[in-house]
Amino acid sequence: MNSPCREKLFVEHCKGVNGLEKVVLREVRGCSAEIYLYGGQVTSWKNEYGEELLFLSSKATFTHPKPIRGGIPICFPQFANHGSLEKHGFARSRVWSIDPDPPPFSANSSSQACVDLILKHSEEEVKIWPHRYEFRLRITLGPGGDLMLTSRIRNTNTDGKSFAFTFAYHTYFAVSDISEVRVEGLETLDYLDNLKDKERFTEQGDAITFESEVDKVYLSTPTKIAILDHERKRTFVLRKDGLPDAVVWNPWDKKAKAMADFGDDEYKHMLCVEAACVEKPIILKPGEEWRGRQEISAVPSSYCSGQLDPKKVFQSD
Ligand code: TA6
Repeated sequence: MNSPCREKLFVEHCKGVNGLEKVVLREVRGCSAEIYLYGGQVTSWKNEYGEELLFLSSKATFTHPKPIRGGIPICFPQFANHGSLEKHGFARSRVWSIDPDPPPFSANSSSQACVDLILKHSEEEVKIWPHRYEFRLRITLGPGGDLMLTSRIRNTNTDGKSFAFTFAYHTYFAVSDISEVRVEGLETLDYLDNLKDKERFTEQGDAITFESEVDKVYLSTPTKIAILDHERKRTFVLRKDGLPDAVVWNPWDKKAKAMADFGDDEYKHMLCVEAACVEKPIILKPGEEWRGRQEISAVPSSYCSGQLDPKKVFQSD
C-alpha cells in the first residue's frame, strides 16, 4: 500500500452507524471529516471549533439499499431521472472499497488527511448498466479545513463500447435558516427547472434567495459559487472543475413531509448546491478517463464580502 493517505494521526478507520465502515480524517487544527464506504459518502465535515458544516438528516437511515440522506452523496452514472436508471444512479447505494494503490495525481496535495476510494462495476450492475468502469474518489481535508473531492472515472469496457454518464456531488450544506441564505454566482444564468418539466429559463435579478421549493439545474456556471449564511455570518465557497453545471435544491415544507428519511422542519437548515454535469453527458471511449473536482471551504462572511463580487471574482479561479 503506497497511498499517502494512511498516516494514523490523520486517518482513522472505524465503525459508524449500524456497524458500517467509516473513515475519519483529521487535520492538526481540529477540523475533521467522516466518510462512509457505503455510498463513498462524506457524512460530516467540521471546522476547528467542532461545528458541523454539512447537513445530515436526523432521520437518515444507514441501511442498504436506501442512500444516506445528507452529507455528499455521489450521483453516478445518472443525475436524478435524466435516464432510465434508478434516481441519481447506483453509486450512492454501493459499498466502495479503500483503493490500495491509487495511480498518482498530477496535482498532488500536501495534506496527509485523505482517503482514496474505488468503485468498480459488479456483475449484478452490468445487467442494468452494461459497462465496465473504475471510479476512483479521493477525499482530502486540507490543512486549513477545506474539503476536496476528486473523481476519476475510467471506461474499462473490453467490447470497444463508449459510455455516457451524468454526475453530481449532491452536497447538503448546513445553514442556520434557509430564509436568511443567499447564493451568489448563478444570477443571470440559464437553468432547467425540475419543478416545471425541466423547462429552460433565465435567472433574473440579483443573488438567489429562498422562500419556497427550489429544484434547478444552472447551466454553464462559473467555477466559484458562494453560499452566504447571514445569521451564522458564514460563507461557503464552492470551487469546481470539470463540472459545468450547478444544481440548487431545497424541498421546502410539503416535499420535506413526504420524505420518510427527512424531518418535517429540516428543510429550514439545509441547502443543496451541487457541482454537476447534467445537460451534456460525459462520453468516455474505452481507456479514457474523466476527472471532476469539487472543493468547499467555510469562511467568515466578513472575509468574503467584496471578494465575491461576481464581476470581479467569478470569472477567475
Ligand atoms: O438534486 C436535486 C434532486 O434531484 C431533487 O429533485 C430532489 O429530489 C433531490 O435531488 C433528492 O433526491 P433523492 O433521490 O435523494 O430523494
